[in-house]
Order: sequence, then structure tokens, then C-alpha cells
Amino acid sequence: MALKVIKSDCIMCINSCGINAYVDDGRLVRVEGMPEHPVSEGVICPRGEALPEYVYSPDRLKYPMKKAGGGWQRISWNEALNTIAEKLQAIKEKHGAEALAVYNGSIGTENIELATFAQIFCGAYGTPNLLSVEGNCFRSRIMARQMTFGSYLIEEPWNARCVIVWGQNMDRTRMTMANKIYKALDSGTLEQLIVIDPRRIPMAEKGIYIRIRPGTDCALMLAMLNVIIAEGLYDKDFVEKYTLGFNQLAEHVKSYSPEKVAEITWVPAEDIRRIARLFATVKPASIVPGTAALDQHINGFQNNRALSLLQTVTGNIDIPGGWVGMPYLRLGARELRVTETGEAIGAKEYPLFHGFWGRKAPFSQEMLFADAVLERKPYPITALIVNGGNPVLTLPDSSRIKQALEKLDFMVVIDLFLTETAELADIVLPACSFPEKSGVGYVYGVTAGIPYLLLRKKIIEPIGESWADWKIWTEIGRRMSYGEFFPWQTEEEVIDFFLEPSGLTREQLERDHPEGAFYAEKKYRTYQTNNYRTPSGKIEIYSETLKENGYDPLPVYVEPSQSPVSAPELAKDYPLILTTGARIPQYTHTQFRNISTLKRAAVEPVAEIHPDTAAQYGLADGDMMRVETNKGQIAIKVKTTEDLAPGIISIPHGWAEANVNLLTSLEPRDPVTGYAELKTLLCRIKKI
Ligand SMILES: Nc1nc2c(c(=O)[nH]1)N[C@H]1C(S)=C(S)[C@@H](COP(=O)(O)OP(=O)(O)OC[C@H]3O[C@@H](n4cnc5c(=O)[nH]c(N)nc54)[C@H](O)[C@@H]3O)O[C@H]1N2
Ligand SMILES: Nc1nc2c(c(=O)[nH]1)N[C@H]1C(S)=C(S)[C@@H](COP(=O)(O)OP(=O)(O)OC[C@H]3O[C@@H](n4cnc5c(=O)[nH]c(N)nc54)[C@H](O)[C@@H]3O)O[C@H]1N2
Ligand code: SF4
Ligand SMILES: [Mo]
Repeated sequence: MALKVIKSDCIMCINSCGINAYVDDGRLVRVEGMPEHPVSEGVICPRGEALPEYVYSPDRLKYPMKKAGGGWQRISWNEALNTIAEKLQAIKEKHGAEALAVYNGSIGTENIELATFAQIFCGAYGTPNLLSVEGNCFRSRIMARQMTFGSYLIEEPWNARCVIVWGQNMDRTRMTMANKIYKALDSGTLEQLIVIDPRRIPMAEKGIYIRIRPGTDCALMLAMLNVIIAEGLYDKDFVEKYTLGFNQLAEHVKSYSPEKVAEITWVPAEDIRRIARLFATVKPASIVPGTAALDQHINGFQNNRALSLLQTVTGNIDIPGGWVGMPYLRLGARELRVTETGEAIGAKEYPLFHGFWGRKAPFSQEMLFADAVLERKPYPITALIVNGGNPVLTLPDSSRIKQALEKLDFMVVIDLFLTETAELADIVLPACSFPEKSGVGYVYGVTAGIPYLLLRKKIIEPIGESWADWKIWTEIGRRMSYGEFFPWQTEEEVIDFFLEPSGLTREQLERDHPEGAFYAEKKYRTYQTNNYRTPSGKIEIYSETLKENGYDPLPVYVEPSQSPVSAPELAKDYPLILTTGARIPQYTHTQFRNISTLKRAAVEPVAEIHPDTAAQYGLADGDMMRVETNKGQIAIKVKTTEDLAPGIISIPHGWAEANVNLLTSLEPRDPVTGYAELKTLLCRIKKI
């Protein structure tokens, strides 16, 4: 039988690359990149290529199971769903709806059906505690840009003449964007590339490389603003017409001289001047910032604010090649409701994370989850449903998270595999992988700023008794008499509901545009006709909203909480800098260690360290060492590299056998977003 090609997209990570999936007699046999996809342009990574191995993995959960007698026992869907419905009802009656939390991991970003149905369920049940990955990823930058521009503007580096790649190793994490940047460099349209990173990443070879001390970026941003303003290199006309608070900023950044900031950041003053001048004069210019690398700091929110101000004062806003507004769609939003009853955990501590200007966010701050379970603060959480996530390995302070998960009265995990988190559950439910169900690919708008949409086709039949996430939530909801919130009978109806705001129909996408379609045109220079959607209608350089809530209205540099400057006593015991969560192309967070092609290419966890630092501790490549912070210790293999500055240890996350989150902490946190510090801690090492 001839091979059939199905055009779809891959959501094994946030890139959501377009794919051509080859099916032979109902079986997925091969996956290639889809050249005509405007975001990925034919690029895929080893995970995408391993998709057949992933979907047919013998480790897949094939039927619902319950914990019994210390092991797992197969049960029917009916028994699983009835038990869940009964337990959830009892919990609500005993403790109130907010005692249930639902955790959506990273997969909730690219899989909008999963995230939307979890949210509909939370709304119907009445719990405000939807713990989302947004509690430590991505929302910081969205919030900062919204607060500055009124909406989430997105970088457009492929049209820029100058690009700063700031804390993003896109050859490993965002190959689709790397591809666009390399193409622009090759064609000569991109003239000036600047890389700011403690690691000499591959892209650094193509431009100016600035090696920075981790966690000090805000100081560098403010020094660049200092130079740009002092030397009159800012866009006076733009600033005058469209912004508010420039004079306060000019005054504020006077105290961040390049000389002073050079001492903080390790970046020489002449380099600070050089990159500031280039960024301000080679136009258009776009800063492409890392998501985790700049956000997961004590000062992460202000990093994002300061980046917005660099774009603003240079007038690189809403022009091709700058940061640009997007015609967003609110897919699925019609049925969403943010629960009005009960206050989400973290709502008091992080009010802006929960919403501002009447725009309420549906999430609660996951960093406070363990306090609620273990200390009943501000009230007890006694049950958890994990829908696509592995928090026991991915949240900071794994010991405390594990303790909290073990204390829960009831826990359900919906996943494809029996993960480290699922092992702790009372019931596990088998979810379909994405090729076993239909969906809508829409994440390109938010991540790449490209208003494109694709029908994610069902490619193969579900494995075992696995179900699509939307169906699982619907069936639990119906058993709890929330049927009115879940009116959809078929997957087609679900897709139609999601597509409704797009103006595109399922039939059009299936028949005429299997490769996907643009749902709108991007517009530039809209500020000439429209106001910004901030309270003042202008770009708010000085933020009254932040001030009213007790925060710095202009970004202020704050030392990482663990550093020789902020914690000299701690630094005596723990003299090295620990940065966590460097990614490699084979894995997404905790996933895919069971896929043999991928595992063969990246067999075990390694800690990267400069050879000189290793030598100081008598360590060489392949040795085992103990890494210890004030939180805990792990054993891990040494890999030396001159790409990192001496004195820094870089350890990836997601490995159960060397779980770096045994070394991280749930506090202190960014005061605005509640994000934890994962990129700059102090540690010590010892050969073992
Ligand atoms: N120390 C440290 N910790 C970190 C980070 C760091 O840099 N350093 N990074 C953080 C960041 S940025 C993130 S985003 C988080 C990620 O944290 P998590 O999202 O908790 O981690 P994942 O391993 O991606 O978990 C996703 C799970 O979803 C399952 N899954 C996949 N597809 C589906 C599906 O369709 N349905 C269902 N039900 N399940 C599915 C997978 O099998 C997997 O078990 O980790 C964070 N943790
Ligand atoms: N293969 C793969 N790709 C992924 C993921 C994955 O798990 N695997 N996860 C996805 C997700 S959810 C996310 S959030 C993103 C995360 O990715 P991002 O945060 O966008 O960044 P990365 O591309 O991992 O690169 C981080 C770079 O920042 C540098 N860095 C670390 N700390 C600092 C600092 O303080 N300042 C500066 N200037 N640089 C610093 C590191 O040295 C590294 O080179 O990746 C996404 N893509
Ligand atoms: S980068 Fe790889 S895993 Fe991520 S969407 Fe693309 S092909 Fe899939
Ligand atoms: Mo993330």
C-alpha cells in the first residue's frame, strides 16, 4: 500500500514545527519537516523525527489504573471516572472547591485543547487553583510587555538589521527561530548580531559575544539605556509622541554608569557602550530574550520591563524588524470562566500575576502549592489532578514537592507514561498522544508572532484505551453534573468550537489548506492611528500600575539572592555559581528518556564546568562529583567545556537520577510574578 502523507504539526515542545507525517496502512512510519510551514520552514529536531518511536513506545499507559496493595491495578474507564467524580464531590463538600488544584505543565502552552478543558473544569467545579507552567515560565514576559505596551508585542528578528540574542541558546531550544536568524545573516539583511550569555553558544560565533555574569542582566540593560540616553541616541520623536515617563527614566538610569555596571556584570564598560550604540543606531532592531533564562530570577520581571524600555526608547516598536503587535485570536475563550468563588493561592502575595486592568488571569501561583498542602496556608489543598506535567521533577525543591504530593488525600495523573509524578498518584488515566487526536495549531502567534493556524490532524488510532484530554475532562464533568459546561459530543465539534473566532472552518483547513493558513495580516505602525491599550493610551515607561501595587515603577537592578555580594557568608561555604535547566535537542524537560534513539544520543545527565574550575577540584571529564547547595545534594558526571566562564556549573533539569531540583528552592521569589530563582544559585562541589 502506498504511503500516505498527512500535514500536521509536532507539539513535543513549544516550537510546534510543521510536519509531513507518513502513514502506512494506518501506522505512522516516518516524520519529516514541512517546508511550506511559515514558522518552521522545514526544520524539525531529533524528537520530531522520533515521533513514531514515541507514540508506539511499549511504556505507554494503555488503560486506567488505580493504586492497590502497594501496586497498580487495571480498572475500567467507568470505575476510574466514577471514583474520581465521587472523590472530588466529597472533597468539595468537606473542604470547599478550592481544596482541589489542577496542574498543567509545559504541554498546556502548545496544546490548547488540554489547557482549555482543564480550565473549563476548574470553572465548573469552582476552584481558582489552576496551577499552570505560567507560574514559572512565559507569563513574566507577557505581563511585562502588557504592562508597558498594553499588549504582548513580539520580536521580528528576521526583518531586523540588528538582533540581540539575550539568554537563549536557540540552536538547542528554538531551532525554527535559529534557522530564520542564520538565513538573515547569510542573505546579509541581518548585519549586526549580538549574543549576551554566560555560555559561548554556537550562535555567538556569528556576531559579537558578550559574556555576562548570570542574573545581572537588568544592570546591563539599565547601563545600555544610560548610554543611549546620555549620548542622545534615542528616538526623540517616538518617545515624545507615544510614551509616558521618559524623563523619569533618563534621571533613573544616570546611576547605572557603564563603569559601575561593568563591575556587577563582568562586561567591560567599553563593550557596554559599543553594544548600546549599535543597538540604538542599526535599525530596525529586535531583542530576542530567553524565556526561562531571563525570567527565573529574583528580578526576572524587571528584566522583561527593561528590555521593553530598550525597544521603546530606540523607537523599535511596531515597525518591521522591531517588536510588533499581533492580531491574536481568543480561541476557546467563549466558554472559559475564571472562578469568582474563593481566592487563588498566591493572589494576595502576587496580585498582578492574577490580573490587572480588569484582565483576570486564570492561574494560581504554583510556587505556593506545597505551603497550601503542608501548612494549610492560606487554606488546605487536599487533592490534585496533574494533566500533562511532571512537577515532582520540574518544580523547585523536589523534596518538599514530593512531601506535599504524598500528603494529598487524592491525586490523579493524566499522562502517556507512568512518570515519577504518576507513581505517586491514586489513579492514572492514559492520555492519547497528539497524533491520535485532532487539535488546532495556534501557538505560532504567541511564540513567533506569525498569525498562522493549522488543523492538527488525527494521524493514527488511539493506542490501547487512551483517550484525548478533552474527552477525559468532559466525562469527569458530566459525572459531576457539569454537563452544561461540556456540550461537545465529538472531536469535530470541539475543533469547530476552537476555530470559530478564526474565520476559518475545519473543512477549509482540511480540504484547501492542509499545510495551514494565515488567519489575519500583521499590521505595522498601528500607533499612528490607535492608542496603546494601557490606561494612559501611551507606552508606559514609568508604570503607575507597578507603583500603586508597591513595586518599582522603573526597573531597578537587584542582585541574585545567592551571590558573593548579597550573601557573602553563604558564598564562603558555596563559592561556585549554579545555573540549572540548560536544554538539549533530545529531550523536553523530563520527557523522552525512554525513547531509545534519543537516549542513545544523550545517555546520562552531565554537569558542565570550565576545565580550570574542574582542575581546581581535581576533576576531569567523566569523573563523578557531588554538587551541593544549601537545599540538598546530587551526584553527577563532569563534562568540561570552555564555553562556560570559570566558576559556573551548569546542570540540566528533568533527570530523575540526578534531579537538579533537589538543589533549588521555592523561595525567595520574584516579588511581582512569584517566579523562583533557577538560573543563579550558589553551590560547592567535591570529587566522589
Ligand atoms: N531547575 C529547573 N527546573 C525547571 C526549569 C529549569 O530551567 N530549571 N524549567 C522550567 C520550565 S521553563 C518548564 S516549562 C517546566 C516544565 O515542567 P513540566 O511541564 O512539568 O515537565 P514535562 O516533562 O514537560 O511534563 C510534561 C508531561 O506531559 C505529558 N504529556 C505529553 N503530551 C501529553 C498530552 O497530550 N496529554 C497529557 N495528559 N499529557 C501529556 C508528558 O508525558 C510529560 O509527562 O520545567 C521547569 N523546571
Ligand atoms: N530541546 C528543548 N527545547 C526546549 C525545551 C526543552 O526542554 N528542550 N523547553 C522549552 C521551554 S518550556 C522553554 S521555557 C525554553 C527555555 O529556553 P530559554 O530560556 O529561552 O533559553 P535556552 O534556549 O534554554 O537558553 C538559555 C541560555 O541562557 C543562558 N543563561 C542562563 N542564565 C542566564 C542569565 O542569567 N543571563 C543571560 N543573559 N543568559 C543566561 C544559558 O547559558 C543558555 O545559553 O526552551 C524551550 N525549548
Ligand atoms: S523542535 Fe522538535 S520537538 Fe519541538 S516541535 Fe519541532 S520537531 Fe517537535
Ligand atoms: Mo518553559
